[in-house]
Amino acid sequence: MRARVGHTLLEVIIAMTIAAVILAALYEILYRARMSVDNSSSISQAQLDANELVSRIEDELRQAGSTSPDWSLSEAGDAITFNRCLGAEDGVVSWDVPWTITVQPGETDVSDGIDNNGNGLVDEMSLVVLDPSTSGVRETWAANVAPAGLVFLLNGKNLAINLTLEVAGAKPGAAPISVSASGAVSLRN
Ligand SMILES: [Ca+2]
Ligand SMILES: [Ca+2]
Repeated sequence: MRARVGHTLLEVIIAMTIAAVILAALYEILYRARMSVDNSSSISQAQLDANELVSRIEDELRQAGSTSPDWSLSEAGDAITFNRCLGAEDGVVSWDVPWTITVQPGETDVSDGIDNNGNGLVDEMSLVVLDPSTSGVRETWAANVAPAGLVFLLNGKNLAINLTLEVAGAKPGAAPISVSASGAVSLRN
Protein backbone atom coordinates (compact mmCIF):
# COMPACT_ATOMS: atom_id res chain seq x y z
CA MET A 1 0.00 0.00 0.00
CA ARG A 2 1.27 3.46 -0.91
CA ALA A 3 1.89 5.80 2.08
CA ARG A 4 -0.36 8.86 2.16
CA VAL A 5 1.56 12.07 1.41
CA GLY A 6 0.27 15.59 2.16
CA HIS A 7 -3.37 16.53 2.50
CA THR A 8 -6.30 16.30 0.17
CA LEU A 9 -7.62 19.52 -1.34
CA LEU A 10 -10.75 19.17 0.80
CA GLU A 11 -8.68 19.04 4.00
CA VAL A 12 -6.77 22.14 2.97
CA ILE A 13 -9.99 24.02 2.22
CA ILE A 14 -11.51 22.99 5.57
CA ALA A 15 -8.34 24.06 7.44
CA MET A 16 -8.25 27.41 5.64
CA THR A 17 -11.93 28.01 6.34
CA ILE A 18 -11.47 27.29 10.05
CA ALA A 19 -8.42 29.59 10.16
CA ALA A 20 -10.39 32.36 8.41
CA VAL A 21 -13.27 32.03 10.88
CA ILE A 22 -10.87 32.16 13.85
CA LEU A 23 -9.07 35.22 12.42
CA ALA A 24 -12.36 37.01 11.77
CA ALA A 25 -13.48 36.31 15.35
CA LEU A 26 -10.14 37.57 16.72
CA TYR A 27 -10.37 40.69 14.61
CA GLU A 28 -13.91 41.35 15.89
CA ILE A 29 -12.77 40.93 19.52
CA LEU A 30 -9.80 43.28 19.04
CA TYR A 31 -11.94 45.81 17.16
CA ARG A 32 -14.55 45.86 19.94
CA ALA A 33 -11.88 46.17 22.63
CA ARG A 34 -10.30 49.07 20.76
CA MET A 35 -13.66 50.82 20.29
CA SER A 36 -14.44 50.35 23.97
CA VAL A 37 -11.08 51.87 25.02
CA ASP A 38 -11.50 54.78 22.57
CA ASN A 39 -15.03 55.41 23.81
CA SER A 40 -14.14 55.32 27.50
CA SER A 41 -11.26 57.74 26.92
CA SER A 42 -13.65 60.07 25.03
CA ILE A 43 -16.05 59.88 27.98
CA SER A 44 -13.25 60.68 30.47
CA GLN A 45 -12.14 63.59 28.29
CA ALA A 46 -15.72 64.92 28.05
CA GLN A 47 -16.01 64.74 31.85
CA LEU A 48 -12.78 66.77 32.21
CA ASP A 49 -14.07 69.26 29.63
CA ALA A 50 -17.43 69.60 31.41
CA ASN A 51 -15.74 70.18 34.79
CA GLU A 52 -13.38 72.74 33.26
CA LEU A 53 -16.21 74.61 31.49
CA VAL A 54 -18.29 74.80 34.66
CA SER A 55 -15.24 76.16 36.54
CA ARG A 56 -14.77 78.72 33.80
CA ILE A 57 -18.42 79.84 34.05
CA GLU A 58 -18.08 79.99 37.85
CA ASP A 59 -14.95 82.15 37.55
CA GLU A 60 -16.71 84.55 35.20
CA LEU A 61 -19.81 84.81 37.35
CA ARG A 62 -17.84 85.17 40.57
CA GLN A 63 -16.35 88.39 39.20
CA ALA A 64 -19.80 89.71 38.35
CA GLY A 65 -22.25 90.93 40.93
CA SER A 66 -25.96 90.36 40.50
CA THR A 67 -26.13 94.17 40.69
CA SER A 68 -24.00 94.56 37.56
CA PRO A 69 -25.88 96.85 35.16
CA ASP A 70 -26.88 94.23 32.62
CA TRP A 71 -27.46 91.30 34.98
CA SER A 72 -30.29 89.00 33.92
CA LEU A 73 -31.19 85.34 33.89
CA SER A 74 -33.42 84.07 31.10
CA GLU A 75 -36.78 82.62 32.11
CA ALA A 76 -35.78 79.20 30.76
CA GLY A 77 -32.60 79.35 32.85
CA ASP A 78 -30.40 78.70 29.82
CA ALA A 79 -28.81 82.15 29.45
CA ILE A 80 -27.19 84.53 31.86
CA THR A 81 -26.14 88.09 31.09
CA PHE A 82 -23.75 90.01 33.28
CA ASN A 83 -20.89 92.47 33.30
CA ARG A 84 -17.50 91.65 34.67
CA CYS A 85 -16.32 94.00 37.35
CA LEU A 86 -13.18 95.79 36.20
CA GLY A 87 -12.49 97.35 39.59
CA ALA A 88 -13.56 100.29 41.71
CA GLU A 89 -12.11 103.74 42.09
CA ASP A 90 -13.34 106.30 44.63
CA GLY A 91 -16.33 104.07 45.30
CA VAL A 92 -17.31 103.96 41.63
CA VAL A 93 -17.37 100.46 40.15
CA SER A 94 -16.46 100.17 36.51
CA TRP A 95 -18.05 97.39 34.51
CA ASP A 96 -16.93 95.56 31.41
CA VAL A 97 -19.18 95.19 28.33
CA PRO A 98 -22.11 92.79 28.87
CA TRP A 99 -21.66 89.10 28.22
CA THR A 100 -24.32 86.44 27.74
CA ILE A 101 -23.32 82.84 28.43
CA THR A 102 -25.80 80.49 26.76
CA VAL A 103 -26.18 77.58 24.36
CA GLN A 104 -27.35 77.80 20.79
CA PRO A 105 -27.77 75.27 17.96
CA GLY A 106 -24.44 74.24 16.47
CA GLU A 107 -23.51 75.70 13.09
CA THR A 108 -23.47 72.30 11.41
CA ASP A 109 -26.40 70.62 13.16
CA VAL A 110 -29.69 72.52 13.13
CA SER A 111 -32.43 71.57 15.63
CA ASP A 112 -34.46 69.11 13.59
CA GLY A 113 -34.06 65.78 15.37
CA ILE A 114 -31.52 64.61 12.77
CA ASP A 115 -27.75 64.26 13.07
CA ASN A 116 -27.06 66.60 10.12
CA ASN A 117 -23.28 66.57 10.40
CA GLY A 118 -23.01 62.80 11.02
CA ASN A 119 -20.92 63.06 14.19
CA GLY A 120 -23.12 60.69 16.20
CA LEU A 121 -24.78 63.49 18.20
CA VAL A 122 -28.28 64.70 17.37
CA ASP A 123 -28.86 68.48 17.46
CA GLU A 124 -25.81 69.10 19.61
CA MET A 125 -25.48 72.70 20.77
CA SER A 126 -22.61 75.11 21.23
CA LEU A 127 -21.75 76.80 24.51
CA VAL A 128 -21.17 80.40 23.53
CA VAL A 129 -20.55 83.87 24.86
CA LEU A 130 -22.80 86.32 23.01
CA ASP A 131 -22.74 90.07 22.74
CA PRO A 132 -26.29 90.74 23.99
CA SER A 133 -26.58 93.98 22.02
CA THR A 134 -26.09 92.24 18.67
CA SER A 135 -26.56 88.53 19.59
CA GLY A 136 -23.25 88.01 17.79
CA VAL A 137 -20.97 85.23 19.09
CA ARG A 138 -17.97 86.59 20.99
CA GLU A 139 -16.51 83.20 21.89
CA THR A 140 -17.40 79.52 21.43
CA TRP A 141 -16.39 77.38 24.40
CA ALA A 142 -17.72 73.95 23.42
CA ALA A 143 -19.50 72.35 20.48
CA ASN A 144 -20.83 69.12 21.98
CA VAL A 145 -23.41 70.35 24.48
CA ALA A 146 -26.54 68.22 24.84
CA PRO A 147 -29.80 69.85 23.72
CA ALA A 148 -30.97 71.96 26.71
CA GLY A 149 -27.66 71.00 28.31
CA LEU A 150 -27.03 74.28 30.13
CA VAL A 151 -29.17 75.18 33.13
CA PHE A 152 -28.75 78.04 35.60
CA LEU A 153 -30.86 77.94 38.75
CA LEU A 154 -30.98 80.93 41.07
CA ASN A 155 -31.90 80.45 44.69
CA GLY A 156 -31.42 83.65 46.66
CA LYS A 157 -27.79 84.63 46.05
CA ASN A 158 -26.80 81.09 45.14
CA LEU A 159 -26.57 80.37 41.44
CA ALA A 160 -26.31 76.70 40.49
CA ILE A 161 -24.88 75.73 37.11
CA ASN A 162 -25.40 72.43 35.34
CA LEU A 163 -23.77 71.52 32.05
CA THR A 164 -24.27 68.33 30.04
CA LEU A 165 -21.92 67.38 27.21
CA GLU A 166 -22.37 64.45 24.86
CA VAL A 167 -20.10 61.78 23.43
CA ALA A 168 -21.07 59.70 20.39
CA GLY A 169 -21.94 56.07 21.16
CA ALA A 170 -19.34 53.35 20.43
CA LYS A 171 -21.26 51.97 17.45
CA PRO A 172 -22.76 53.91 14.56
CA GLY A 173 -26.40 54.68 15.34
CA ALA A 174 -25.95 54.12 19.09
CA ALA A 175 -27.41 56.72 21.44
CA PRO A 176 -24.98 59.42 22.60
CA ILE A 177 -23.58 59.21 26.12
CA SER A 178 -24.24 62.20 28.40
CA VAL A 179 -21.65 63.57 30.79
CA SER A 180 -22.67 66.23 33.33
CA ALA A 181 -20.90 68.62 35.64
CA SER A 182 -22.35 71.05 38.11
CA GLY A 183 -21.20 73.94 40.19
CA ALA A 184 -22.48 76.93 42.10
CA VAL A 185 -21.55 80.53 42.70
CA SER A 186 -22.51 82.77 45.56
CA LEU A 187 -23.23 86.08 43.86
CA ARG A 188 -21.69 89.25 45.22
CA ASN A 189 -23.82 92.21 46.08
CA1 LIG B 1 -24.57 66.05 15.04
CA1 LIG C 1 -29.98 68.30 13.55
